Amino acid sequence: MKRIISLTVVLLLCLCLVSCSHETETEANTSPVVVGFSQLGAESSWRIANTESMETAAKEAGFGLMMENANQKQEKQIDAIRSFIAYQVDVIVFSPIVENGWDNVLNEAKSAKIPVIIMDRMIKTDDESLYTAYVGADFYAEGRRAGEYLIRKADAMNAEHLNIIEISGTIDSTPMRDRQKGFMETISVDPRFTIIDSMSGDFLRSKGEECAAELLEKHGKNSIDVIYAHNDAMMLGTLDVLEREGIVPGKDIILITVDGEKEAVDALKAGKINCVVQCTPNLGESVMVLVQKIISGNDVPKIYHPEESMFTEFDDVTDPAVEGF
Ligand code: GZL
Repeated sequence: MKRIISLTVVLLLCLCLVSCSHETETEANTSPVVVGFSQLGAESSWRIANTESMETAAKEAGFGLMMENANQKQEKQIDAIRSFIAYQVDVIVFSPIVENGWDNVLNEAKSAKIPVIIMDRMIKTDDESLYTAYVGADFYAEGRRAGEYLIRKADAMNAEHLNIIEISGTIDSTPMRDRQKGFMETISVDPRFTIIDSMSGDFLRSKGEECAAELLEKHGKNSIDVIYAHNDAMMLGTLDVLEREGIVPGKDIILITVDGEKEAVDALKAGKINCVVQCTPNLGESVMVLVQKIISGNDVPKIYHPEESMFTEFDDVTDPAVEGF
């Protein structure tokens, strides 16, 4: 009789242990995924839209989002990544303000076995194992599109020669480097074009305005035929200067910009800007799909570029598809 009782007790204990471990396992499977996100700042409408895209996508995916805004400081991004490691988030996502200086902190994430997705801008590294995937634009292609528009415009104007001013983005950032490279390599084979000056406006509207004022003062409005700005914020600052100086934007000076925010596309529709190269800020959904695949143990592509195009004065700007974000 005693033997039956002890056997029953053992069986009950085993059942209890299995159900407890099962609850622990179940709890583990139902605790929300947490994404640590280091955003570089809030310097432009593009950046604000990008942040909104990440917040919306995380919410729709049912993921927790720990977001830190670095206010344009790389050291704050590095601190944020370290805090995500300490918190043991499931995945780290960040938009690196500049390309260099990330290996140490990404090696810490690798040691902690936390996957890293790089979003928007890219890093320079010899060790590609430091990140699982990159989601962001092909900035070189964006630069090429800007150059291809200018060649078409020069043909349409029968222009003999055009002087170009460049207002570039944040020095040593991927969009600045590749938008410059793509544009230069496209127009440099054509003797009609000379880039007479370039200044960095750091992707900021206020600095773009300062650059435009300084370059107009330095070269005189009759020496400038084209202004190529690496983002809409700086181009909108430039518009303010041109109009203050009595220069007719889009006519007296050809204006080429990148991003595609609503205010810039509206200026294109008004004939004040000649070309708006698109750079979508809406990367959140693509990032969260990758997060889900990574935590599920699936392979993911190393590089993902969203589809992008451009709007120019040669388009039917009344087409509803010609719209800014
Ligand atoms: C491009 C992004 C750039 C935008 C700017 O993907 O990194 O940063 O073009 C923003 O508007 O400041």
